[in-house]
Amino acid sequence: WYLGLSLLACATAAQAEDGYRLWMRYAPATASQTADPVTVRGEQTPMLAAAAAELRRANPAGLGPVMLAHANDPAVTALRLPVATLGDEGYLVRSVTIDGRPVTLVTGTDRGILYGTFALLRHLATGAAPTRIDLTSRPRVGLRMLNHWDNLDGVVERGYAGRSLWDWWTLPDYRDPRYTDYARANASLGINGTVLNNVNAKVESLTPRYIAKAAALADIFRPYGIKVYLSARFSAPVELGGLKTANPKDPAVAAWWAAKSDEIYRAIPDFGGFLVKANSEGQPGPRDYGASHADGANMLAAAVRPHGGIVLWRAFVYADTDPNDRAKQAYDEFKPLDGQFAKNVIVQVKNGALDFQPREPFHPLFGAMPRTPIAPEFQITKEYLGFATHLAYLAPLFSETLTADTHTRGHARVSQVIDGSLDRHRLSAIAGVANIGDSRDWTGSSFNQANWYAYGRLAWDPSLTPQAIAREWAMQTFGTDPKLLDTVVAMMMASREAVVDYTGPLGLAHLMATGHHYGPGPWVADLKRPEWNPVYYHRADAAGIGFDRTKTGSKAVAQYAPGLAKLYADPKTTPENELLWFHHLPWTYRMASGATLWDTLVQHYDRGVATVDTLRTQWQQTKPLVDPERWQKTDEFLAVQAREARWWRDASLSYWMSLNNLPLPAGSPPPA
Ligand code: GCW
Repeated sequence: WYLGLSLLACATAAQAEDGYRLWMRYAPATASQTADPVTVRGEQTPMLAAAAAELRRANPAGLGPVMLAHANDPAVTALRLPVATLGDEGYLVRSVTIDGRPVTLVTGTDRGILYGTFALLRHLATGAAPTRIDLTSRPRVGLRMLNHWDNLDGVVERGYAGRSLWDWWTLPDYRDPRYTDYARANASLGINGTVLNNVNAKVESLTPRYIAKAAALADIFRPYGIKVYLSARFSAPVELGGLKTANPKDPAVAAWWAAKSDEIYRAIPDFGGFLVKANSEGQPGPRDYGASHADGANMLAAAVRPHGGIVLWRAFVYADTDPNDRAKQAYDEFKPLDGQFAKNVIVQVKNGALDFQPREPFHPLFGAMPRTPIAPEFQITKEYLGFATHLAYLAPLFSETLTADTHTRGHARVSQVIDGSLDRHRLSAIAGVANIGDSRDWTGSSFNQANWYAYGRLAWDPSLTPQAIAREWAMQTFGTDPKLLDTVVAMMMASREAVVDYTGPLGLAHLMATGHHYGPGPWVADLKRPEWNPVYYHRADAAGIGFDRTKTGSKAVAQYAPGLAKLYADPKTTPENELLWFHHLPWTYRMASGATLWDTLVQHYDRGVATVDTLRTQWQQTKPLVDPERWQKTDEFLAVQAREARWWRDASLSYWMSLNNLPLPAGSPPPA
C-alpha cells in the first residue's frame, strides 16, 4: 500500500494545480478507457491529426467511439445531415449510427472538425451526457484574432503575466511544446489568427532572421487553424531597405513592400498579413508624407494581395494639434476615408473612442463607415482595470460594446456591423489584445484566464451572454459543484462593475496615475500634452464635473447616428453609467433617483469597495471546493484588491472634496 500511496502522491504532484492546463483540465485516463476512441476517415491531415490527438488526450469518460469525417465523406452524406450551412469553419457533432454501430460523429471541413472536437469536449466538460449529442455552430466573425503586444526583447507592453511566450532567442530551432499548448487553447475557442509582435513595432521583425522565427511558430500553429500575422513598422523601407522615403505614393516604396511580402510568403505560405499602428503615439505613417491612412493601407494591401493577405489598419490616432476632444479624432480622420480602402483592408477600431477605459460608450465609427469592414479591438489585458491582480471579468465589457444599438439603419447592433452582415462585407474580424505571458498560469491569475476564454467565445458568437460564458468557463476551470459554480459566477458577474465603481463611475474616465496606469491620479494636470492629463477628462471644479460633449461643448455627440445623438444630447436621456462622459453637470444635479450627483458618486465609490469585500467573503466559501494553490493565490489577490479599491475611492473622493468642499453624505463610511 505504501508504494500505491507514493505513486498516488506522484500523480497528484504531476497534476499540480498551477493553472497551466487552463480550461482544458482533462481527467487522467483510467484503465477502462485506454482503447483508442477515435477513427479518422479519409486523408489524415495534420489538422485532423490534431483533433484526434486532442480527443485521445481528453478521452472523456463514457463517450464511446468518435468518428472524424468530412461532410462530403460517403459515410456522412448517407446520413443526410444538415451540413450545407456549415461553411468553411462550422461543425456538426451528432450521435449517429454508422454500419450498425453507435458513434459520435464530428463533421465539417478539416477546420470544422477541429472546432467540433473542442465543442464536443466542452459540451462534456460542462456536464452534458455523452449520448444523444447534437451540436452545430458556425462562427459569426471571419477573423478571430489575438494581438500580442510582445516586444522582441521579451517584454510585453501592458503585459502582467510574465515575459513574452515567444522565446525569440531559441527560435526557430527550439520549438517549445508550450507553443503547441498555446495553439490548442486558442483552437478550443476558435481563434484563428495571431499577431506575434507589438503594434509599436520594431523593424527587426521584418528581417530574414525574424521571419524564420515567425515561420517556425506558423508551422506549429497551422494544424490548429491559426495564421500568423506581423505588426509592420511603416518606415521599414527607410530603416531596412535603405530608401530615402517611406512615402506610400513612391513606386520604389511600394516595390520594397511587395518584395518584402514575397519574401515572407516564401517562408510562411499562409501568412495572414500586416497589422499597422500608424501616426499614433510617435509611430511613423503615411501622414508623415502628406498621404492619408487609406493611401498607406492600400499600398501595403497591394503588396500582400497576390498572396491572399490582408491589412488590419488601426484607427487609434490622436494628434497634439487638436486638443479640443481627443475622443473625436479617430472618427474625424477615418470617416471621410470610407469607400477609399482596398478590398483587403480592415480598419481596426478600439471598442471605445478613448482608450480601453473600464467603461466607455461604443466607438462612433461602428456603423459610420458602411463601405469599410470594421473590426473592434478589445483589450483583454487589464491595463486600466487593475492589471493581473484585480478580479475583473471582462465579458460584460466586451458584450456591452457588441450588443450596443448604433441607431443606424434601423437599430443595428455593433455586432452586425463587425460581423459584416449589415453591410455585406466579405471580410470581418475582431481583435483582442492578449493577456498572455510565460507565467505558469499564462495570464497571471486564474480569473484572468476567463477573459481570454470569454473573448474567444464572443469572437465566435457575439450573442453569447457573459453569464453563460462565465458558467461554462468556471465548470471547466474549477469543476461542476453547483455551489462552487453559483458562487464563482456571481463573483465574476459583479466584478467589472465594481472596478468601474471604485475607479471612475457615472461615465468618468482616464483618471489613472501617470505611466503605470495602476492607481488613481485624477489630480494630475502637469503632463506635456493636455489630453494626457486626467483633469482634461473630468473637468471638475467647485461647481461641477464631467466632459461636455454636446453642442455647447466638444460636439462629439454629433458623431453618433441622429437618433442616438439626440439621446446623448440630454442628460435626462443619457444612460446614467455614461452621464459624465457626455455632460458637465453641477455637483447638486438631481439624478433620476432624486439624490444629488455628488451623493450618487460617493455611493458608487462605496459600492465598489463593498462589492470587493463581498467577493472576498464569497471566495472564502469556495475554500473546500478549490485546490489550495489556485485558491490561495486568488484569496491573496482579493486582499490586494480590497485594499486598493479603498485607495482608489479615498484618493478620488479626497480630491473631489478638495474641489467641491461638500461633505460626505450621511451614512457613508468615512475614508480609512
Ligand atoms: O492604451 C494605450 C497603451 C499603449 C498602447 C496604445 C495603443 C501599444 O497605453 O501601451 O500601445 O494604447 O493601443 O496603441
